[in-house]
Amino acid sequence: PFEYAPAPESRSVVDIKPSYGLFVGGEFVDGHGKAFKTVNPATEEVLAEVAEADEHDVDHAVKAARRAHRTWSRMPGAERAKYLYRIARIIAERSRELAVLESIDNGKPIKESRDVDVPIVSAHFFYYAGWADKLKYAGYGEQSLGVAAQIIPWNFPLLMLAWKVAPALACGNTVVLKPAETTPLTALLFAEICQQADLPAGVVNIVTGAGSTGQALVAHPDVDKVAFTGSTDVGKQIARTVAGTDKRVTLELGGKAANIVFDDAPIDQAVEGIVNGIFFNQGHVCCAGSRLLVQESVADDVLHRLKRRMATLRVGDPLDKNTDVGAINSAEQLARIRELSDIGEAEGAERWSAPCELPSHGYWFPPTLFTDVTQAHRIAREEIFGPVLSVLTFRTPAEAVAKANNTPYGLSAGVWTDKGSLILKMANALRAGVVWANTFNKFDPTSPFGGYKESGYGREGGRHGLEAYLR
Ligand code: TXE
Repeated sequence: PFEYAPAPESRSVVDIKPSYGLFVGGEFVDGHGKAFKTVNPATEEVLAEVAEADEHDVDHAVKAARRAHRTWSRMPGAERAKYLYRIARIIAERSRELAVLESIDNGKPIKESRDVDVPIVSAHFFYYAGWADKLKYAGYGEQSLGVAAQIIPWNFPLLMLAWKVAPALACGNTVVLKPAETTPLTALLFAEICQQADLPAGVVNIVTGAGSTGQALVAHPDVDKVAFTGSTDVGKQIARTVAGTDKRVTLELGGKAANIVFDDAPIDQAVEGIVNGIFFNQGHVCCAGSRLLVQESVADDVLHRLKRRMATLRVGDPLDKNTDVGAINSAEQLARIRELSDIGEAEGAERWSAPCELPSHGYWFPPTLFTDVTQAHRIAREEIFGPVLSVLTFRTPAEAVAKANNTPYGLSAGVWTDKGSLILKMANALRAGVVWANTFNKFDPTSPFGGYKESGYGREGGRHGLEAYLR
């Protein structure tokens, strides 16, 4: 094989401080609670100590957001747009720094944070900046909801922040955002960017911490809107907490997407789509194509080519520009992936992992697939959230639809076929918020995203994403 190893992206472009406070009312402040450590998952090195916001801190942040809402919500949309454009431009200017920090704190390959995450983050701010002065013209009410509590996961720390913060601000809301406890650093760098953009104090507040911080934020009586992305269990807990209040809620939860390959599909293109569907971001993707449904007549051919392709994936240093699969985000997530994979084997499925050498430190899992999987197996039903693909077969389109929909989730699906009519039939029959045709994991600020069933409710992105933040 051709060996090419350019220097890894330099860590020196980021300035990681030994400790971080909370971002409240436009300033970094100390928290009242304890601190927690954030770790580089590729090396297990402690990166920084970060304040854990307690109820008092959350209360201060909500109060700061409430105060800021009075002026921010009354500002003409064209004025708010100027701030959003400024933020978008600074993100683009500081994209290298953001991408490197994201890869260090999260473990994702630099080519993904550099070429996918950060460009879409900046595009989101540009897109919603464009809406800020057109809400009335487009027939929307102009009344914002108030203070939005936004709780995000660790798999796309900056992108989830952008999906939530950009539309909220465009519509005149102010926010208190809680990043995930394993990936707080880029949200704190975003706080610096808000300062650099001269965003009025209190429009964006960032409270770091674990589930208890999130719980305090959701329960705060002066919060008007809760936007959550994370596990289905926590999503249900949040829905119970806000029940009986007038808080608006949107939930974007787990998934178990079917990636469906018909016998007339361009096979090599489909294999690339399967690989992208499940190994992009180590499979830490709510819409990951974690169930491959392949038509029986081409199953052997697809699997043969898929294994050959998987064997070429480079697993390792997230800062190496050639890395395809980075580190698993945390020891807990690695344990979860290992446990479900072991259960897959114990239940009778056949496991195959791409041959690759894994680094001795850090959290790693090789690209893996399971064959001989039945619909009853836990690996066919539960979200693994790792680089693990469960392969099932089907004979007819009707059987593919039945198997694809046989899940409590409904976030996304993929269809690979040469027939346009079949794509349309499948798109209508699949109970999923997104159906990709002859592609997978494509995101754009203009397209709404969100789930059916236990994948949650509400839409983010596009003009639909505005509706969640307006009265
Ligand atoms: O999620 P949590 P975890 C799935 C995936 C993964 C599993 C567990 O299957 O293996 O969930 O991951 C905050 N009130 N997804 O434990 O706990 C938490 O601090 C308010 C899919 O990391 O849901 C973090 O900021 N907030 C998912 C955020 O919720 C609470 C992405 C998500 O963490 C809280 C992540 C509480 N009671 C995991 N408890 C996707 N849809 O993309 C925790 N949090």
